[in-house]
Amino acid sequence: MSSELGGFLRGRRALVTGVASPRSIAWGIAQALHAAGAELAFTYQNEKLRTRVEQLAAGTGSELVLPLDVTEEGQIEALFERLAGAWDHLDILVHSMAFAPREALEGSFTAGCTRQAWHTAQEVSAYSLVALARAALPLMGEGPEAGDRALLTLSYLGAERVVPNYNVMGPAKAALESAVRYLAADLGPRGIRVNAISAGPIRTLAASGIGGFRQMLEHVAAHAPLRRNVTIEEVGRAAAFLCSGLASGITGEILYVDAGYHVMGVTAPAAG
Ligand code: NAD
Ligand code: 0WE
Repeated sequence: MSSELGGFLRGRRALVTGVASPRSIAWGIAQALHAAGAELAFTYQNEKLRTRVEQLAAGTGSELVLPLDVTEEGQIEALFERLAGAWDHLDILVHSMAFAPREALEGSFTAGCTRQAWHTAQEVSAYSLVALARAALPLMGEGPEAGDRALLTLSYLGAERVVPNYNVMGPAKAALESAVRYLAADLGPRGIRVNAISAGPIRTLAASGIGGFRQMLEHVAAHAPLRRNVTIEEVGRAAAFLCSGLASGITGEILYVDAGYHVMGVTAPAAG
């Protein structure tokens, strides 16, 4: 793996949020960053996940594993204070989290999109990117070797098109993608690039218990140009690219890693 990717992130320091299991997209990204030579730090959402993230981190040679629940007042600032104790700068920040109350991810959009569901989805899934970017600035926007730093987040097609049951998460991902563009414009002059990967559906914890998810995976595999679903390894490699000097001219971009599904207009079989 290491030889396949070469050492194009050797010596780069990356903070990866959103690892909850070995199926997490953030874990696919962490493995690809590690394979390309990056040095990693991780965050975990709560004590229940701590040991698991510590074990996964150890597999990448990382012992920097810090708590982060973005809804807890002060935790974002505390995270970067602790990180600054270990690292004098940060090259890469991966934002890989989303949450909406489960009841809002089924049935009628109009009925389920309550004020509380909206606020929660927006806070965890969109605002947290901006809050993390702001708190990371002292470590990312200044200091040694400043220049070509990268922020990366994860989005989904439901930001732009209607996906049944994605509901309140659609406007949250739309806000996230817009924030990518505003952050790119604001932080570009400091050498920080800001991009998103819009991934195709992948069976992770965040997908478990979503009604009809298996059928959606089958639908994508049947109709995507590549006739299959994507893997966390594929998202990981695209993430490593976007966070590296290979992508030094790319910012404000939403890159689809979805086996091409998003280009389809009509998914009915060809006539004739
Ligand atoms: P996952 O369950 O493995 O990861 C979601 C992460 O969000 C978890 O690590 C969880 O701890 C974290 N999180 C939730 N609330 C949080 C909070 N308050 N503070 C800090 N962290 C919090 O699932 P995943 O599919 O890997 O999701 C990662 C990202 O990928 C999300 O942004 C998701 O929208 C996006 N995405 C997923 C898919 C898919 O089909 N799985 C497709 C496209 C995009
Ligand atoms: O962004 C997501 C899922 C995010 C998510 C998942 C959960 C499940 C557990 C946010 N909040 C919660 N809340 C919970 O209680 N994805 C891109 C994966 C996903 O979720 C869907 C999808 C896809 C794809 C929901 C409906 C339809 C499609």
